[in-house]
Amino acid sequence: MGLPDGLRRAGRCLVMGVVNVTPDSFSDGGRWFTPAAAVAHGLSLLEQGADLLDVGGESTRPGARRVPVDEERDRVLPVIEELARHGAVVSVDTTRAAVARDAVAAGAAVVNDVSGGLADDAMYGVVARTGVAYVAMHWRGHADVMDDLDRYDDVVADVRAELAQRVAALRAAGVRDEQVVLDPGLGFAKPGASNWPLLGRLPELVADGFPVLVGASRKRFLGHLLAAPDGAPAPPLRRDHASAAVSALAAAAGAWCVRVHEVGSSADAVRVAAAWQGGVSSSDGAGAHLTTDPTTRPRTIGPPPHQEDA
Ligand code: PMM
Repeated sequence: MGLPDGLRRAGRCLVMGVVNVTPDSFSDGGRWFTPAAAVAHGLSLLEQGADLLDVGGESTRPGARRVPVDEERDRVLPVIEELARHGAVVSVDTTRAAVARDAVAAGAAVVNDVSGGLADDAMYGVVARTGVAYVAMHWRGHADVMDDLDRYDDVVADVRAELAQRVAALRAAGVRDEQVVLDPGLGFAKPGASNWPLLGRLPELVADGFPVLVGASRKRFLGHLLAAPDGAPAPPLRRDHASAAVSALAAAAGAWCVRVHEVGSSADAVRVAAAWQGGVSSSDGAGAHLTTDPTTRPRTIGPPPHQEDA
């Protein structure tokens, strides 16, 4: 299984629309908290050009407290079920194996784990058994402590090395490379300046050969970049233009997908990037020349131990 075929070979960077079913996410908390509102929001993101929808029931904003597992499950499952019923490709944003397992049963095709498997020992087993695509994000600790973990010698080298450890652990657990997407984890144990080298040197992560997901949308480092003259950071809803600029640049740098709250501008941005690179001849880009196909790039993070399965 792994990535659904349409996502593997889109011919341009994909756009993942965020559906936070939470009362307290930093960027849009509470706006789509009922299942009906969340589903309607997801469907509207699809109309705006989202290729897949990321449904989350636990806020990861800095300092956030954990949500009980049953509450997280109750928030996301009805929304996933309904969006999948409408034909959406759905990703579940969770660090919990039990929620991931039930979400896949409800129709999720991707597990997006901001902890890269470090928060729950059972996660890789669920991913291996279900065969779904898995986003392993760079992570060093939960939201209540992560800002204290922003210590790097060379942030790009350190993040790549820590993601390579995740890849090794995934392979050891029987997860196939074709299932894996990597994510530098912007904003996670990176409250400020550490994010920019990860974007500026994104090609180094892309060169490791796995599809790369970039989640910069509305994050604090963009708020700092766009601060008012008195130093007050731009509020989350004023960060969408910058988020779209990141989408264009990340797409041009070879990102497989961008995760965004405001979908329309990034849907345009990734098409501009693809056209800029000469990869697209139609207004959509589907089926055009493959500029971002991750499956054709050699992986530099060692060979998998079970190559005969490939
Ligand atoms: N960021 C957030 C949540 N989930 N998932 C991935 N893969 N990458 C990210 O950067 C990421 C994520 C936090 O943003 P939100 O609270 O606005 O959803």
